[in-house]
Amino acid sequence: MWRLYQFPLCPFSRKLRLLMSEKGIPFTLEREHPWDMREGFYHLNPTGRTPAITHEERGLTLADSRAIAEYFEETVQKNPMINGTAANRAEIRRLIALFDENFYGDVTAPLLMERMTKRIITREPPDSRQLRAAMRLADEHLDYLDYLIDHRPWLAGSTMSLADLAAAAQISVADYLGGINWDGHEQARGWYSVFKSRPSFQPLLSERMEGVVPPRHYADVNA
Ligand SMILES: N[C@@H](CCC(=O)N[C@@H](CS)C(=O)NCC(=O)O)C(=O)O
Repeated sequence: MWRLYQFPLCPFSRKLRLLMSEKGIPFTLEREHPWDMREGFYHLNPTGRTPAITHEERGLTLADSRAIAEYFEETVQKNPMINGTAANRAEIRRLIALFDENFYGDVTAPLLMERMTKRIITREPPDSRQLRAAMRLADEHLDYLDYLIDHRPWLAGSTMSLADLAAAAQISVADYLGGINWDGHEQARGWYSVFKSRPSFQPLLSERMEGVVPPRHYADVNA
């Protein structure tokens, strides 16, 4: 059985949880807080970052969400998530990079700093300028998502792919932290509400990070 080292608001761990659920790969969750800098965790992943994953019986330890996702894509046939022609696969990987790097850097990371790290770790008030900047950038990213969904049923093409899971994982954390204003983003809202109803998403929606309360609409599948 796989053990996934993560914490509830880690978007990269969420992406893997969605992927493993969609592919029917059984796993258990191990709570890991990167900010604790636990020595044992550095033996699993020298960067000290979540997620990392182990399989004791197979003697395997893997780290970095993209490396782990590619591993499951190559080893588990069910529900391929990086599929199609070479051009289709390049498009999927482009969008994964967009959400893992740009959306995370512009939106998720600042929201995590202002609304999680400062609240439960350093016990400082959030900086409202940083929050406003993150929310403005979230709005720009949602404009692009609206545009994609205007042209395709799923973000990278005609079928659901890892690009959708990467985007939904980042957006779900930003939404939990109150950083998403859905007004005026009907296409993005429609796409995200399809995700919210999937069985793979239910454990994410029902989980809470201690001390950080999501807005009421967060877990509402009809919102
Ligand atoms: N490229 C990495 C990014 C992982 C990452 O940044 N994880 C965050 C938590 S969501 C972390 O551990 N941050 C602590 C740090 O950077 O020291 C991946 O895809 O797994």
